[in-house]
Amino acid sequence: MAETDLIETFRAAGQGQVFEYFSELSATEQKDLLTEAQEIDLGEVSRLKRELIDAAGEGGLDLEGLAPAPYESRPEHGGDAEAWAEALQLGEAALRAGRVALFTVAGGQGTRLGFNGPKGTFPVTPVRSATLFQVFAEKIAAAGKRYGKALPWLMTSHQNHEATVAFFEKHACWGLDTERVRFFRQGRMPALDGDGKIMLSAKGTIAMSPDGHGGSLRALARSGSLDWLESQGVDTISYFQVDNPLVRCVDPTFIGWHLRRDSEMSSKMVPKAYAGEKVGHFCQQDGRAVVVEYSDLPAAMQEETDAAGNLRFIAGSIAIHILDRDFVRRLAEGGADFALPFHLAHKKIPTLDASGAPVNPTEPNGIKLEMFVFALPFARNPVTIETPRQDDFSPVKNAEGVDSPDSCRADLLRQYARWANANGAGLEVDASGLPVVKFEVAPSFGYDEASFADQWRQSATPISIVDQTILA
Ligand code: UD2
Repeated sequence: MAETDLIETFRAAGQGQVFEYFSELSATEQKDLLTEAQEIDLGEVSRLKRELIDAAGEGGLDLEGLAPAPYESRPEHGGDAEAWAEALQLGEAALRAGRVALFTVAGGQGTRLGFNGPKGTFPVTPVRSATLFQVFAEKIAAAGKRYGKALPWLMTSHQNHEATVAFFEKHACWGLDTERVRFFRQGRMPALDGDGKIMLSAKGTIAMSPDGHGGSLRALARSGSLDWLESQGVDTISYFQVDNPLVRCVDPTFIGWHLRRDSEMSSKMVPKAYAGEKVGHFCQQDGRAVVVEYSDLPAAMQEETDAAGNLRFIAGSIAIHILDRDFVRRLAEGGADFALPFHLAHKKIPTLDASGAPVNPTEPNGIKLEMFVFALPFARNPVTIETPRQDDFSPVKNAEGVDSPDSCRADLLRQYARWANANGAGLEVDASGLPVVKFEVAPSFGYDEASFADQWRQSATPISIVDQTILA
């Protein structure tokens, strides 16, 4: 679109303020602003203004008929052992057939951790200080070896795109076939003020931020990544977050449950550790599966208990899913009844005052719009399975305390110790399962309980674990 046409379109849409300082900008700044403006879908912005701002959509979620969702319990908790065994077989067959790819969402801003740089470059393991990206790469390589088929790996990023790609190049993708690792940028959304006007963060810059992990699903399609997967015979996508190094990102049983139910989107749940734990809740409403985020479910409901004293909304979403490729394609195409909703969050957004001077607000002054990956209501046969938290979930979110690098390292150590002791290592552990010696199991030695046990058994000499041992 010609420059004047674009500016005119913004004016006609009541968004002319975006170009208020255009004449003061240098030629390069003007070009950059126009490029940014082109990213914006004005129709979408005005629809969201109508639906979320004018309709005072903040009234929150409709809680009518909201009930806890059913899930498949693990066999040790009364689940159907035969079905779980069958799922394992099915998942392993899919992995051997090369039907599965991995997808990491790494496009967030990681502000809570206070780490400068792509979150995946954060050193996380207790002895090698391997980064999050390295841990995933090694798990993917090891699983590819186990099943005789390399697994494609997709990753979304945004602000940190160049730094992410450069990091992978520097480490030669930790031995993965570079042709099978694909990065793409997710979309962005402009921040809006209380009147639905697009905000500027500087005279020549729109206040833009990533459009949420839900946005990464449409970016999968827009970037050509779904076609790329199809060309490789992949129809099943294992989705996980960059902040969780414990994740069993290649989990044949989970894949198998998804396939066995002919599901379009499957999920893992953990029983919530406490009422206020910051995870989504698997629920049902009007016969459909939904996830209700911790910030949306009233505290009183989060605290409700059943007759046995257990939390009623016990099923916590840890953001681990299996997605059907063609389901993602349909979601990306959208349509009135088939589009992920946007969520609105009031935030402090650095901007300009009426005179054009920079303002750093101390109170929320604008709205950020994000899509969540909560696509379950649109999916055929959604299935949710229980997973042991200790083998799937310990995210690094905060600089200290809960879900911090320290708590995650301790969980990694507990996991290594459990695997080793299950094979007779005889390590001394404390009451929480934390081993007395600090050691590390590289995914090349074992990336889950089964691969670890196989490798341990195959060792020609007895393995002894002392402080700083690295099993690789
Ligand atoms: C997410 C889940 C929550 C729970 C928790 C577990 C949602 C809305 N919340 O909460 O229910 O499962 O994780 O850890 O799903 N990201 C992008 N692009 C974006 C925004 C985020 O790729 O535009 C990535 C981000 O890099 C990270 C992940 O999404 O890997 C989670 O984002 P978050 O840390 O904002 O989500 P959180 O912890 O509030």
